[in-house]
Amino acid sequence: MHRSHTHIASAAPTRRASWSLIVGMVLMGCAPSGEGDDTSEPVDYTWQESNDSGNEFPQNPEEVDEAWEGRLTITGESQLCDWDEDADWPWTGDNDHFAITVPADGYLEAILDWDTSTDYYLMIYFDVPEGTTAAYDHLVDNTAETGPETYLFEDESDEGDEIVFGIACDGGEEGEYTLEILWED
Ligand SMILES: [Ca+2]
Ligand SMILES: [Ca+2]
Ligand SMILES: [Ca+2]
Repeated sequence: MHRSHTHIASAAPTRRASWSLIVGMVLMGCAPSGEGDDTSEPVDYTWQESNDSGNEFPQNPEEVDEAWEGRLTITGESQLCDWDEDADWPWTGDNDHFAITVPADGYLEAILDWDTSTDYYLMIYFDVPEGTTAAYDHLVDNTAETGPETYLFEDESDEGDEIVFGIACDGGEEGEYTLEILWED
């Protein structure tokens, strides 16, 4: 865990008890926020899309390599999404893929949501196919312009499993979306 003490380095406690109190407060400040004394309380984490042009395929996802448990929120942006109705091509738009690691044995729910008039869909890969195919394990596409697209995993996921989520669109304006991954045991 990353801890920074620099902001108290110049403090000059006059008594040892004060110093212990300050250090204790700093350590508490770095701990996950939440109620109760349960040391295994959820660790929420937010991941911002950082490699838009490099995450187009499930074979090259952004690796969300941060510790989380409870709720992982991925925020990303999509480009103008459009089909030429008279042809299968050209299509303009954005594909985003993110690889997450299951924090512990438990059940996942994925919620893709957005505020724009964009028809998104969500793809889930337990095993990423080789080559350039995009054969997903699940396609979540139950709504059009209004979100969210949600998917509740039927089977328990195992700690350490890597799951790739793909976000794509059938049409609509550019904008921001959030993909929340909820975990519970
Ligand atoms: Ca992208
Ligand atoms: Ca993007
Ligand atoms: Ca949709």
